[in-house]
Amino acid sequence: MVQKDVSVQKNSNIAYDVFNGDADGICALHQLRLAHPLQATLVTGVKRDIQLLQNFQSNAGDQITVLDISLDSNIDALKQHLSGGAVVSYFDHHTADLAFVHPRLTLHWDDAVDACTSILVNRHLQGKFVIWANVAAFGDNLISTAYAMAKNLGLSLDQAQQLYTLGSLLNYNAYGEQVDDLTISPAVLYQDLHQYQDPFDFIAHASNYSLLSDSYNEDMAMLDEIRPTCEQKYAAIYVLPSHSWARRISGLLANKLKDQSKDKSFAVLTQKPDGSYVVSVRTADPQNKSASGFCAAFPSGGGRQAAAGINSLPVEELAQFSKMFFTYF
Ligand SMILES: [Mn+2]
Repeated sequence: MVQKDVSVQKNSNIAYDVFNGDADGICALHQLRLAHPLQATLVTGVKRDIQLLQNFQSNAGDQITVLDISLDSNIDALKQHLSGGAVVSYFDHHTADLAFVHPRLTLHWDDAVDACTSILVNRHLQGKFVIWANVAAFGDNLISTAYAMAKNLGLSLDQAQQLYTLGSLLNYNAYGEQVDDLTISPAVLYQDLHQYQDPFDFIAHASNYSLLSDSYNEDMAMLDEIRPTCEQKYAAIYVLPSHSWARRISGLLANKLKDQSKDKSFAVLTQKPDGSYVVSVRTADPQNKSASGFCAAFPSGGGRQAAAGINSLPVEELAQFSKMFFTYF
């Protein structure tokens, strides 16, 4: 009787695979599950959604695998899972200043500039599915590292570039405010990708690959069409429409503007599903007119000198925001 209860208890244990929805998170889990197949509940989200461990509750004996989300951002939930008796295996390359030792926590961590989570998983698996770490390295923008990996694998330049495109498309798919903004939800994309041991097969045969590629090209065409809403000599404001594509490209737009005009500061406002704006600010003069200095005037503002943002700007404050922005910059 007791025996039976124990086995029932055992069978009821759940496995959770918790991963960032970008290229690195997906390719990390893909490698791990090719090596160690396991039916697990998938917990993931858009790229910026990194506090994933708080999204579910676990029980004693549950097995949680965590990939590519910072330990520091998940510290409270991590401790809660561990104290509840879950067993946690954690792979990551983001900040882990709050890391601690625990008998049920295995931490694979390295924040070297040429490391990403998929590379850490590859190390753990001793190179078994290294080509997927290569895809992730391209996706995580470790370009020279990725080309060196491709060379080591004996890939041609054309093959390396195909992996580069795949990594970029997987990564781009994770940009948005919510999963509904994405072309393919990361959990679905992972499940599809997981059918393929060879990335070149995925590129050649998966309809989701064409879907990612078409969607990316459409978004880039939209990006080229965007014009400032208000513009002065040294500053410009871009208010994007409330569309999923706008929420996907806003980060790219900010980077593009920064590269294009070195002497102009700007703000990109993207309307969130709740109606308020998320604001990205880049300054042309970080020393004297810091972006963080400007954003600090708003309750949900913060960031660094060169690049800062406001998490939630109510629509009715837009006029006031514009006035302050052009005065400051
Ligand atoms: Mn990563």
